[in-house]
Amino acid sequence: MEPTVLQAGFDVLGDGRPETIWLGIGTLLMLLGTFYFIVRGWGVTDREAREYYAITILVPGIATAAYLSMFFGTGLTEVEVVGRGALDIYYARYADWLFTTPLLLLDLCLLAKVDRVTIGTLIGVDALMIVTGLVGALSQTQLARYSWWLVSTIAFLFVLYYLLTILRNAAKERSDEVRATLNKLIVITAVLWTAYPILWIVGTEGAGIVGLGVETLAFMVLDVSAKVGFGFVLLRSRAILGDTDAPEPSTAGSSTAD
Ligand code: RET
Repeated sequence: MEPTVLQAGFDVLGDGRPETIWLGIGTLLMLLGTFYFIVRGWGVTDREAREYYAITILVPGIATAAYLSMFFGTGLTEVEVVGRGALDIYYARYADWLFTTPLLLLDLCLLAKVDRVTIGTLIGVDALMIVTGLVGALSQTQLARYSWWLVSTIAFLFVLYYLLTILRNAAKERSDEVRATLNKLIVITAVLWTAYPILWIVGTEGAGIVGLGVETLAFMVLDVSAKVGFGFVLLRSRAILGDTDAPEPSTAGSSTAD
């Protein structure tokens, strides 16, 4: 296959899939991110910081497995679409996102200190967004595919609304440090996540304007930024440390500090 701009890639495994180069690079970057966060978190004893580390390490860890399965072609299926023939669909992405997007949102919810109902609603709507996106990707007519995209995008708008209003307002009670970090992470999340539905609709799942090579590359860059880049900003911040103005533990020995 002649590599053109819209079919960017390199068939590393020699099985006729030029996008494997991007899936291979994605696997390595996710693995590096996972180990980097593990090493950074090794000696951390602060209880709150350990929560953020646990969540933030799991995110690229899960993505490493998903990317490896796509690299080897396990996380790939073919869908017959009326008028378009057989489409290659990497469904392992959705398995990755179903677990990692709630974890990323959980990081934001912990920073904002919102209540359980808010956390549950946000994560529920987020899961709905991913599952309806998957149904769209597996649908056999363009009308069905576009309809599911719309349903998923409406769920996404709810997620955005929650982040930009409810989480931001809840954070008003928190320290300057936490608020600054949360605001930065919400902006990063809102911008990067917005690119996903756009890429899906112009890519092979939607209108097919962008080929599978470019689409795979773009999703890889987005995934690495939204997971590893996000984790980098979060874990570097002092905002993840337990409240300095929290009341002193009343009984000696109940402290979790070293
Ligand atoms: C889909 C389907 C089409 C409509 C919408 C989508 C949204 C996907 C998003 C994914 C975010 C993934 C992240 C992954 C890794 O860190 C499912 C593409 C709205 C927002 C952040």
